[in-house]
Parts: sequence; C-alpha cells; structure tokens
Amino acid sequence: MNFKNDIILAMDLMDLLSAYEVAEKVSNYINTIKIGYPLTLAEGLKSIEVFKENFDFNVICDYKVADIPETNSKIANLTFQAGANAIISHGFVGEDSVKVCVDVADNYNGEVFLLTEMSHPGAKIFIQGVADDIAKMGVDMGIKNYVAPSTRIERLSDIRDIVGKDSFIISPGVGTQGGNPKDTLKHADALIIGRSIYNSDNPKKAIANIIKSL
Ligand code: O7M
Repeated sequence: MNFKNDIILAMDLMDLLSAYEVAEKVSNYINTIKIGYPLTLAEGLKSIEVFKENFDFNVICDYKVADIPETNSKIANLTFQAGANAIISHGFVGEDSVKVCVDVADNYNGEVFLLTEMSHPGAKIFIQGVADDIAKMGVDMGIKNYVAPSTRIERLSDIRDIVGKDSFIISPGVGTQGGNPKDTLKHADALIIGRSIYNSDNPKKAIANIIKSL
C-alpha cells in the first residue's frame, strides 16, 4: 500500500455525513483512510464503501482484533467482505489469533497491520514490555505491515530495527497526542493523523501545513 503524502487520515468522527465532508476537503492530499470502532459502531460497515466509492481511498479498518482465532476469523471475514483493504490486529493475543487474520486477508488480497506498542501513556504499563516480542513474532510470521507509536520515538526506532527497513510502519500519535511528524517519518513510512485534521476549522489547511512541515 502506498500512502499519498505519507499521511493516513484517522477518521473517528461518529457520523458519516461529517466524516464524508472532512474526507472531501482533504481528498486531494491523501489516498488512505483509517476507520475504527467509533465510526463503524455508529454508522456500520457501509462506511467502508462510502470512502471507497466516492474517493477511491484505501480503507484500513482499525478493529484492533484481539480474540481467539475462531472469533478473529469472523471479524476479519466481515471486514474484508465489506470492502476493506486492510485490517489492524493486536499482536499480544499470540500467533494463532494473528495468523487467522493473515489467512483471511490473503483470501481477499487484503493486508494485515500488526499493532506492536501503543501511543498513549498507559501503554507503558503492560504492552510496552512485550512490544519487541510482538514485533519479532510478526517478523517470524512474515508480516510486512506494523503500527508503532510516534509519541515515543526511541521505541518507534527500536521497533523499526526489529521489523527491518523493508517492512511498513504506520505511526499514530502525531499532533494532538504530541508526536512530531517530521521526526516520526525518520522511522515510519506514514503518519496516522486524526483530530489535528478532522477537528480543525480548516482541515484542508491543517493537512497542507503538516505536509509543508515534513
Ligand atoms: O490523531 P489522533 O490522536 O486523533 O488519532 C490517532 C488515531 O490512531 C486514533 O484513531 C487512534 O485510535 C489510533 N491509534 C492511536 O492513537 N494509538 C495507538 O497506539 C494505535 C492507534 C491505532 O491506529 O491503532 C491501530
């Protein structure tokens, strides 16, 4: 997956009309949108088709899949049947649960992004301690796509060292959570940015300014 201007829009607005309006304003700057539970639970899986049909965006579904293999299979199948290009899976659940997501994605020519360490302060309590092992597991499984935090650049760098330069890392936490876009792109392939764009009075200007700063 290639990311126009190295930016993925994290669309966590919870009504499709507002989400559509923001997407329209920034559609010249991006080709990939990430939606998660906020929009999907509010408006349903049809949200995926709205962004694909109207803007030809790649849609990454951030469902942080984290269940037993049988349940992960159901979640991943529904997600790809609805038209998603990729799904985000948690890694801490272990290889069997992640592998099911990879197998389902393969059936649909889709992709899996493996979440290693998270960007929020609470990630230090539990997940940081196993994030390197999650990344190593991903490498052993042949996974090429990862999520790692822009809020802790040294950890992002550590995870890059583990997954190697040929893997893709997309990185959330830029802007509102404190991550710096330019520094993050020294280690990551793309930035996941939400509120700094969709909560701005002028989303187009907001994204243009971020791009200018890179
Ligand atoms: O720019 P923000 O802070 O408004 O949005 C960041 C988005 O990235 C939002 O959709 C979060 O759910 C997501 N995210 C994190 O902020 N931190 C993480 O560690 C992981 C994610 C994520 O995308 O996980 C796959």
